Amino acid sequence: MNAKQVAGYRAAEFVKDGMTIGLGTGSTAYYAIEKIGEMVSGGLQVRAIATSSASEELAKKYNIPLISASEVDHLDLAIDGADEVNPQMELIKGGGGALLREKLVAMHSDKFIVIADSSKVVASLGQFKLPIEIVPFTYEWTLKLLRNRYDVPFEMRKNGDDLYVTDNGNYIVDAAFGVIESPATLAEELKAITGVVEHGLFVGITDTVIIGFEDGRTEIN
Ligand code: ABF
Repeated sequence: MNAKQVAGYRAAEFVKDGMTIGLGTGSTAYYAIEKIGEMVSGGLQVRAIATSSASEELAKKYNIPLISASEVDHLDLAIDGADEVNPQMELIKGGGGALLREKLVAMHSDKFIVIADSSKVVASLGQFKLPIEIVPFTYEWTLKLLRNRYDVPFEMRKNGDDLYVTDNGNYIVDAAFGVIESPATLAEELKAITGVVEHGLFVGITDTVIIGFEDGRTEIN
């Protein structure tokens, strides 16, 4: 078993009959969805909200019943991957481009479980480029505001020759902070910049982190 599969399958064990759950995005969340799909074909009753079109397609493939957010006022549990996780259970997410929906789903879940292999565990966040979702209208000006405020490299995410467009119709700027001394401070500052819709810093949201290893072990915090 690969480490992502170990983590994903272990997280699926937290899903109980009758729950409304959030399905994450990415190659680790894939395994959680796969396992939940198996559990559903074995009789488990759940309802789910997906954080991306890709995860929605996967849920459909596994016959996991999907609902819209207007049908519930909160989720019991959400399971999602991460690009980096530090010892304080703070995260960088959004490498896959789904950070806004991922954050909305995580924020409205009673329990948010992060799944990852050990390569995602870091002492400080920031080596992975921080994704920042910005509105397309006057995006060059938003980029200029960011560049004026932080002396680090910013790069508009591309999809071939075009700018990458999120599931919400926005653009993403990837910021190479290197080391983020205070994720909470940076998170607040970025949110205050006009044109920034959301960013990939998840601070104070995670309840449990499950790290998977290739020998089948997990570490749960
Ligand atoms: C999503 O998928 C993210 O927010 C993160 O960018 C990515 C992790 O991907 P993987 O599990 O494929 O490494 O959860």
